[in-house]
Amino acid sequence: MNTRFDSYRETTPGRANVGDSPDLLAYYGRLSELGAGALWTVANKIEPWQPVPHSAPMIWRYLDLREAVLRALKLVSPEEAGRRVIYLANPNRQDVAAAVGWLYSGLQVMAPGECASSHRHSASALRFIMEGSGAFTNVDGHKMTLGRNDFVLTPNGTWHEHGVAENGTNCIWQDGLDIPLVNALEAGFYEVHPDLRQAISYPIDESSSMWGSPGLRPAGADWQRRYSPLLKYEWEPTYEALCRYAAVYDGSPFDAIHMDYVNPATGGPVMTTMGASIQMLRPGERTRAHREVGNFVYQCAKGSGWSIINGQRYDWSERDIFVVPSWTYHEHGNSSQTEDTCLFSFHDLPAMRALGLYRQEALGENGGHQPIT
Ligand code: GTQ
Repeated sequence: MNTRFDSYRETTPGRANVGDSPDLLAYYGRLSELGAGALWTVANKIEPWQPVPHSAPMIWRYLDLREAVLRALKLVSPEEAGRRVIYLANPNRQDVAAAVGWLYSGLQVMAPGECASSHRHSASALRFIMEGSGAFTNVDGHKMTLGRNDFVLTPNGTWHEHGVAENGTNCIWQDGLDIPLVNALEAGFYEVHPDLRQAISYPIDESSSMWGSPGLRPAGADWQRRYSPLLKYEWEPTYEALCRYAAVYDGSPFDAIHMDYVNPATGGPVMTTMGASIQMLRPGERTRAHREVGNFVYQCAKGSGWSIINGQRYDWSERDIFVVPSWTYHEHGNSSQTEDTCLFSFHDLPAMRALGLYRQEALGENGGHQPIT
């Protein structure tokens, strides 16, 4: 079975298997002149048997990245750079600035008193706060204070600006955007706010106060937009939710104690293209391998562990970031026998599901494959 594009001929009945001949080569030349081609010369390449990820599994260690990210503080200002971000480059996807699949990720750093100009774009964005105090973001006039491990949305089409309060410390957060996807779809617009800054139109952290109480929603509230009205998911209640769930549930064999960040108005994903999840592995816990149609960017939010991705082991600890490309087997383990570990992830599953493309498959006990959905 051909899973790479290096040979276009296959002997399986039903697949293209046409040898070259002088007549055929001349014919292909003529088709090319006409702006056309023979499907059988490319069919096996453009219709692989299964997803063929071009992104490599990768890990970026925070110990290495952090120092490089902090150096940018002295080298460029947010005014010069627009945003002071170091992006994560997957070697085969440099041309589209993807960390994995069609997802972009970067580490943004800001010093106390700095603020990046307000802008909006067709790409959806999310942030996961890595370190520092005093960070804030303003999304369409909803200003939010941001702390360690908080998860925040800047949905497509919303004006947003980020900064750090005068009395804060240097802050670093991970950005996740669907820029490569939006560009692949040739659908991207970008605007700078006419005043470079936007007004604060609501009480600070108002979206959390309105929409952030579990199991409750404001009576009669009308929410028609296609993204979550809750824009910030704070770490403390998130971790508490994992602990409560872990107390009553054995955990998924593939993802342990696994919860999705959701739109409280719908129960669905937080944005149309990208979703985010948090999972906990209890002391000594390890999961079974499975693979999914979808691309994942993980950040270790707490503790330490390892993942086996496509047969290779990657050890990670707090703040390390790693990626799992589509249809790639992966399993996770907690390396501690006493502490839990938590993995934040964002992914393109909402896009995959909306398009009817999602699948998952477990790695079978005997090396075979067991479909599980
Ligand atoms: O703040 O919206 O890392 O537009 C890259 C592009 C962040 C943002 C990035 C962006 C943003």
